[in-house]
Amino acid sequence: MPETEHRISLEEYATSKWLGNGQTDGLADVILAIADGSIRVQQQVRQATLVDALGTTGDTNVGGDIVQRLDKASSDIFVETLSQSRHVAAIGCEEIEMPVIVDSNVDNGYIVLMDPLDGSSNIDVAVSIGSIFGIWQKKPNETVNDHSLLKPGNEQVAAVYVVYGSSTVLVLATENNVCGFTLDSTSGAYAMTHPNIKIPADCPYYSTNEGNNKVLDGPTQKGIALLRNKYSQRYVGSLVADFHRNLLKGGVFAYPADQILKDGRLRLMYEANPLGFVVEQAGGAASTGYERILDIIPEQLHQRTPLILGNKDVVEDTVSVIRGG
Ligand code: AFP
Repeated sequence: MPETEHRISLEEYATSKWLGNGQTDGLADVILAIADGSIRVQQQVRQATLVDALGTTGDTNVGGDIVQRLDKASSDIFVETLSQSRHVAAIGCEEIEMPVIVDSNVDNGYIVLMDPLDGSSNIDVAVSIGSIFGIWQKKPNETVNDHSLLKPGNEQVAAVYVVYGSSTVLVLATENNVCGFTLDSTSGAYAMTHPNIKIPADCPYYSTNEGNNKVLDGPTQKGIALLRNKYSQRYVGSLVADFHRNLLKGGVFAYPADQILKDGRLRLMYEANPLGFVVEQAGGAASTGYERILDIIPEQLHQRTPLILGNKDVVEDTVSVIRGG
């Protein structure tokens, strides 16, 4: 049997890239804390039906969404692993109304914004779900407070998402570099399987909830019609799963604002900014339809935004139609 080539592990990759070079020492710790948390979350997701961990907590989060028990469990797990990472100053989370200040004066600290379990409406039907993280660096001499979490997406130093699907895949983006690691169920560790991800030039797919078309304004309906007329539709209803397919195979995801969701449905700080950062490092683009997602100056931790992201040329074409071009 041929000797399988050694696949670099996420730990080897992160420590070789960031440990011991002063400025970004702590980044390795933060990314490995996310990885550890995701391994525990994927175990809970895969066991949920067997141990009766499905269903709701009966609470609603700050966005008015019904909180699933696994949403809460995932939030608790990531807050725990990130707080233990020695380099996290603060955490912002979809399931927690206020920022979690961990250590406001930590040296070499990072601020993490997260959607601990995205696509929770798909949890109990075994459809792919995921977790999304945006990572900003705390400025030297900065004492972190609630306002420190409202930094624009273009100041992110890294972004991570994890897909809990047919396999568990963690995708890590830093400046001009996006790579994917698959959880090896034998070793229990992430191994690199997708080095240097670039969104393909070809764009076979578009992903949008066509059920909302009736409540879109005219220009936006024209933008979606452009996608519908040129590409095949694929829509899972979990942003992280739709985004992952489109990143690897080419495609554009669109969740515009409409007459009901006037600011769109998705959250700027822990959905649009992290995935906008990933897609831009992979050669794509992310827009509201009117401006670059990463240039938005945030006002609230849980603010929503319209989102169109994927292949750069197709996003630009769609945006120009929406703007009446
Ligand atoms: P939940 O995490 O609350 O299920 O929301 C999922 C989501 O934010 C995103 O993952 C999907 O792309 C989008 O909402 C699905 O929204 P629709 O159900 O309106 O299509």
